Amino acid sequence: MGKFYISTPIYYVNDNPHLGHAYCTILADFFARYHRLKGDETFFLTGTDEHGQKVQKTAEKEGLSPKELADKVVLRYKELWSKLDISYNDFIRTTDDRHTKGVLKILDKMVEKGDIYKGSYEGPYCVSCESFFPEKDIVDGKCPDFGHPVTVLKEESYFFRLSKYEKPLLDFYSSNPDFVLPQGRMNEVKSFVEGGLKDLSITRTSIHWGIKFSEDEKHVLYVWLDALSNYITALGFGSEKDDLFKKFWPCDIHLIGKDILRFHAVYWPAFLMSAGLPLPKHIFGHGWWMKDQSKMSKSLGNVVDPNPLIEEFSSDVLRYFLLREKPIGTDGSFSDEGFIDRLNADLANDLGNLTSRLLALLEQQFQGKVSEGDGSLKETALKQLEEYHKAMENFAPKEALEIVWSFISTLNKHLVEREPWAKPRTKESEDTLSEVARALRLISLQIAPAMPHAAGTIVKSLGFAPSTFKTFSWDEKQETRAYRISNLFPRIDKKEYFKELESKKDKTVEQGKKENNENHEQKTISIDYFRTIELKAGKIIHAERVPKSNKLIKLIVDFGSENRQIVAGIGKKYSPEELVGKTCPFVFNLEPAKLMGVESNGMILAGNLDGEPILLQFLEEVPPGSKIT
Ligand code: ME8
Repeated sequence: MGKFYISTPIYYVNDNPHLGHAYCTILADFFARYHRLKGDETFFLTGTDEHGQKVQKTAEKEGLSPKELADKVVLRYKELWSKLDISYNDFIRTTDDRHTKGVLKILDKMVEKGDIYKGSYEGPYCVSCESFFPEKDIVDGKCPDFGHPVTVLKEESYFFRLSKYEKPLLDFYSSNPDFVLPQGRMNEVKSFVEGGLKDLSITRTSIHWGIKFSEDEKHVLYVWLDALSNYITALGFGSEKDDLFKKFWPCDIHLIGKDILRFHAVYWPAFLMSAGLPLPKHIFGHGWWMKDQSKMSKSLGNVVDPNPLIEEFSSDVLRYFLLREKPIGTDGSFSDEGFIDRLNADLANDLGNLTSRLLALLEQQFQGKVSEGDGSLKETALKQLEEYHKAMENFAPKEALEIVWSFISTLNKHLVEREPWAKPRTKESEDTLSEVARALRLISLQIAPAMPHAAGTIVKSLGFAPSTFKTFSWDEKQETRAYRISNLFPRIDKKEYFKELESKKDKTVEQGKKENNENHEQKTISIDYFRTIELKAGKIIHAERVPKSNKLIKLIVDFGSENRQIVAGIGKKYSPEELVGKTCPFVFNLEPAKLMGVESNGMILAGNLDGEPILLQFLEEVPPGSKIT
């Protein structure tokens, strides 16, 4: 029996959770459950990253304080984790007192080491990524990672001597070649460090929402130093009650998305070296879920909400799909069709059929009795179990589940070959069915980290005592009594499902049209016709009155790929000053026109109140140029 500590990233609270966040948390839960089943003392940490400019800005937009926003979004995370049966041991919030205390303690140690000094920083800074980028990486004023606009920031700042750790980090990577996983990512990290490390600015005076640097309180800590420390502050580092820290640190695996590898594999180990603390054993950078060829992310507006999928198909099904569908290290594309296909093939057909067929035969022929069996499947079962353990130790969920499914298919074949239905109530039939039942008990154990509900139901229906649900071994002693259960994973008729989905959509459109007709007696237009009108979000970056007009305002609008001049008749209601910085919807493909001699290349959309135009705003931040559909 060993110890196992696994963490997820702590998620930003400026967004509601989406399928990508669910994926990483399900992965971590999968490994945590596996280690608990193996008998390891396990600690599984998740939580939320609540400080920094990104959260502060979103809160301002929503008219909330940053803490109010955090409290609201944290609830959404916790609700989703509960629906997904996430068995975390602790949920850390960076606004927790225990976290602040721990972070300041780490910083004290870095100061003691002489690694912190005061200077000033100037450089391109991306607010969305909360990160400075080297000048050479900025293309057209946009950050290299996501193409967000960057601004040049100059301010007094405290620095961390990251450059001092260039050599120690490279030495560490050489002696721990599997520190970063999958292996290919280790090379990315190495080359980044070999390219040279500059000292890191770790405080800001321009940001107020964060942990204050105790040595100079007008400085707020860099959000990544604050955030990364969660992995030890949650264990009580820096407090009197630090037994968990003593027991579980260093962490076995920080599971993260590949987007934040540099922070975890370069900065975090350097901070820890400076603070004189041991380094984590592995950093695993998993691949992304994509939608429409892009990484699923709120700012691109292509996120999949896991909630309807859980409600329609259950948490077990969604968990299984995400773990099984793509290799952990690479990217995969989410589609409803792929989801239904996987459910039907693996769950309804392979596992579901095996279970229901077996339980039915046991009941029909032996009143459910599962006897000792003849041991004919034991060797195959134990062999695949060994392979499964290897895959699990290598952090390879897809491969581990493939091994189990290959065994399921062996069992289905075994039944077909032995035809127990053709030899009712014979010793041969009894042996065959009992043997398959014992194999299925083992399978349940192996799938329990992915599908805890289904696994528990199968073991119970086979009549095995809950106590046997803890040992990864071939249980041959117990005689049990199985009973039939209803279909575990009903097959989804794909055609029907998509027809229903379409008809739901059509109904909404029809309803909308009907209401439109009834209310306004207007002609309807087809969706294809509507699609000819290009609507886009644009950010107003400049506004001034058109001379001699009290109504017209000339706007310069950022659409991501270009800035456009658009004239709007909103000057009676709005002043130019209050328009700058607002993101509004525009008609993008309107033919150019001149209004009082000023060219206009598009039109702002507005509502109407007593004859005055009222501008429209988005509920969440959308990037300039994003399509409105
Ligand atoms: O980066 N596919 O938080 P975050 C797969 N607060 N996984 C995805 C994904 C996608 N499309 N999108 C997000 C932060 N993720 C920081 C972390 S840790 C000290 C601080 C997952 O809310 C993935 O695991 O942006 C990624 O690393 C994480 O969500 C980022 O969450």
